[in-house]
Amino acid sequence: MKKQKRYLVTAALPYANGGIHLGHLAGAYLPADIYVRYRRQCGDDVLFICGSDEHGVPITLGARKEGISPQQFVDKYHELMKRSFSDFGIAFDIYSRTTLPLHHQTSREFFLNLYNKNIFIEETTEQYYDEQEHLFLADRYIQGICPRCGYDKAYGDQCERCGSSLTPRDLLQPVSTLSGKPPVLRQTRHWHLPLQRYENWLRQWILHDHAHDWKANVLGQCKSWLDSGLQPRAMTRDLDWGVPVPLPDAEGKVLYVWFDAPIGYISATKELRPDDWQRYWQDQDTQLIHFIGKDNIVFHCIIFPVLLYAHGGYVLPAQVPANEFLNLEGEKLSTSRNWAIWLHDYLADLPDRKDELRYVLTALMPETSDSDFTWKEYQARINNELVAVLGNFVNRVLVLCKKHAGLQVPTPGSLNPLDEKYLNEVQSLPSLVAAHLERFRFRDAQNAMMEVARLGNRYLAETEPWKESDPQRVATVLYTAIQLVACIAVVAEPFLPQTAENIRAMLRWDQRYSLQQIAFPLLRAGHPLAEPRLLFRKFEDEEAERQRNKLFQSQSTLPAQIQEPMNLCTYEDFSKLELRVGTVKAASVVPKADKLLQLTVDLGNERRTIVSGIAQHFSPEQLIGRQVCVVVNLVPRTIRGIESQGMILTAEGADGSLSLLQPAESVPAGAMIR
Ligand code: B3M
Ligand code: ZN
Repeated sequence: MKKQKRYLVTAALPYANGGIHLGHLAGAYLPADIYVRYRRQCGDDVLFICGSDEHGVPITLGARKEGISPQQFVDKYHELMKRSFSDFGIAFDIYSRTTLPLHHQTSREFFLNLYNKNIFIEETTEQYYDEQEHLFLADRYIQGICPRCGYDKAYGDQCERCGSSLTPRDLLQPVSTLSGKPPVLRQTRHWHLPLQRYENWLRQWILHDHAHDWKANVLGQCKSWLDSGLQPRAMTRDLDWGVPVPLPDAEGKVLYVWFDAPIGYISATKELRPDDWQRYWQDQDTQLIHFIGKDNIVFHCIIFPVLLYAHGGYVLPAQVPANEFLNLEGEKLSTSRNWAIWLHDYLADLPDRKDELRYVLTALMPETSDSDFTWKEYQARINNELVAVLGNFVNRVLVLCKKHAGLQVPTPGSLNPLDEKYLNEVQSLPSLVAAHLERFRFRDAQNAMMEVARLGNRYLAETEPWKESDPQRVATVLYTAIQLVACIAVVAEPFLPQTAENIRAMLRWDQRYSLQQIAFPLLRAGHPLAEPRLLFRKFEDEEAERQRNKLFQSQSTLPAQIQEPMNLCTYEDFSKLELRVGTVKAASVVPKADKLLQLTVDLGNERRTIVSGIAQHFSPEQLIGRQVCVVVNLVPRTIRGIESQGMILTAEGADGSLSLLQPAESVPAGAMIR
């Protein structure tokens, strides 16, 4: 018997401050789930670990905004995410959370182990403190002028205009984004991980040992981190939410969220397997695999491995198959603008289309570069592939079997060379699927799975059993074809688990195989069958249109289930908007879009292109020369291929007609609106 292999598969612990959206799924959870299902089919020993990441500054701020405690806040989002995952059928062995005592204890012990080995550098430095909000500011919460390019909204860790990585002290005229006030410098003491001391080890381990088995995008990011020079990183923070630093005189300090979160993988394994968790973490035969999105690469490939290595005794990740990002209808996902499709919304609207979503997201998986989800694409993939290829093949075979053999597998005559040829071709596909999965190529793997159905359709087209007059030949063809249906039930399981079960139910078949074991015949003559049922339904134009409209309309509002009764806008929120008067210099209709006008607006020192949905209320001629009110600091959006760099304000009349807002007297173009 072959030795059972051991795998510990983790998927990034999502922050408990929102829901799960399609970007998360395509980035980490779906590939992890497919991989785990594949491993289980192989008969390997695999644990699939996940949970909520419940610490960190954004959680405390989110709680404050909702007027509840951080614990209440994470309780709410933990439940929401946990339910979404389980409703969708992600097959975690455990979905834990980092506020559990076991996790706190595990993190404390880990920290103390490193502390006692003198790994950390203890250092007192000056850091920005917000005197109004009474807290030290995380880098992201400080904005100021970029010293390199002069951009005035650079963050304390990075300038999003020129891409320079910064520290808060680099910013000119820093401001706290929480209070809007300039922060002050205060002394504070922290424990730093001297990453630079591990550079040689990291180079050897990543760029040499894994040069040929890690994904190019992952290696590329690691190399650029290593080449730009590793710096010590503070592993503690001044905050009252998190795992308290387990040292005397460390009051008010907690472990950095990126210190404790990956340890969450260990704590969750302990919770699941209290008696033998060490086998998974400390036995060198374990393959540790982290599924994550690209923004988490440095933490999983550099910082956490250094922590594990410095601690000693732990396995290191064998693979970190990080994905790039999934965009939505041509634009980056943004949770703050609610430019996202939330899994809990999807499941509420389309509860019986889980495999359809898995299929489309796998087909579009951002494995090597960013990709784009659109409802049109979703519709096309369902109708042209799941319905027309997979569903159609399975249904035709079962209906024909019912007609010719009365709900059982027909008894064949001898197979002819054509039958043999198809069986042979199909026979090679399961191991091709497996080979792709072994290399984390999910798109190719799913495509190879679909090839079984494509070959099946071609086989039927060539043999045309519905025209065949010799009953013996019909029986042989259907016998051959139903072997392919059974093959699909096995090969589809990692990708489309519900569909695989539905096929099995029609085949009345529960024999389990791994992809490597499939050998024909899978079903014997006379094996009983159940009534044929359709596997997939078309996704109609109206449904696609409804989902698209819903997405565009829900932009910038909270997802329905977590909406608060009334959202007060603070003065700071309001003052973030930059409103100015502009003069329309040019206007034209956007081709093939009956609601849109493209405007050129003069703002005094610059001209902006703005796409506005007002074409049904104004003709281009009516607008030229008019003064309008413009939101000028909106994130640009590409609409119908045109980048729109702002928004025109209008007021809506009772009948839905629109009226332009305009200053009562003419003012210079660019005048500020306050
Ligand atoms: N919570 C970031 C994220 O959700 C972080 C992942 C932790 S994995 C240990 O993208
Ligand atoms: Zn800059």
